Amino acid sequence: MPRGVFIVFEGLDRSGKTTQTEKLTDYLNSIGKKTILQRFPDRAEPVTGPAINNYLLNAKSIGEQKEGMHLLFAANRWFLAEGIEAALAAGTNVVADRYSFSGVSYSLSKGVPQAFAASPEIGLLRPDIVLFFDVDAATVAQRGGFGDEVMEKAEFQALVKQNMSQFADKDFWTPIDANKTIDEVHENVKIIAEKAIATASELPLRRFEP
Ligand code: NYM
Repeated sequence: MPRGVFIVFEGLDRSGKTTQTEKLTDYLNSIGKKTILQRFPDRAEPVTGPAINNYLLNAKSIGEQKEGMHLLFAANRWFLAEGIEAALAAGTNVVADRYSFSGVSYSLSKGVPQAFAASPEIGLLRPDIVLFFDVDAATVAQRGGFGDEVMEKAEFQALVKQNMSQFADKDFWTPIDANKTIDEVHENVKIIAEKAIATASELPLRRFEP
């Protein structure tokens, strides 16, 4: 049996990832390709979820407890890692709404050093493909709901975008124009995801290295 394929969506807040991860997951299941959706942070994860949710909704400043919060976001991924690996091994595709690339980029934007930001990700599964939702900070700042959570500030999002660009030369990094309509973006996502599923399931899964 071929393994499942691990597809990650990344990008700024309000860039459309959540809508599109849901649409892709529904589509893949509708054509008989078993797929589960995993959001990060997973606020329902019992150990780290409540603390992360409390930070996002109630922190007085973005940088509050930045090192500790960084480790909590990473721990949230580690607590979900076994489940993701088991699903992939059983032939189920995993679509993730954010992953390590948000972990590194958001914390770097708060001033956490690069080595500290990257090291808790070492050993986690590397996705087969990352769909990077490319949109400007000024655009997301105008979208509905922006500003509800502590990190939703236009200047901070611009820094996150800059820090995320460090991944642009990775072979798995695939930009998607997120300025288009929901249906247009979904069509692009479908094409890229189906191609990844056709090719990646034959390749071994890899992990993040130091
Ligand atoms: N975020 C997300 C981080 O700061 N570090 C991480 O490791 C992850 C996965 O959480 N502003 C930030 C990005 C978002 C916030 O995410 C909540 P979402 O997708 O809005 O639930």
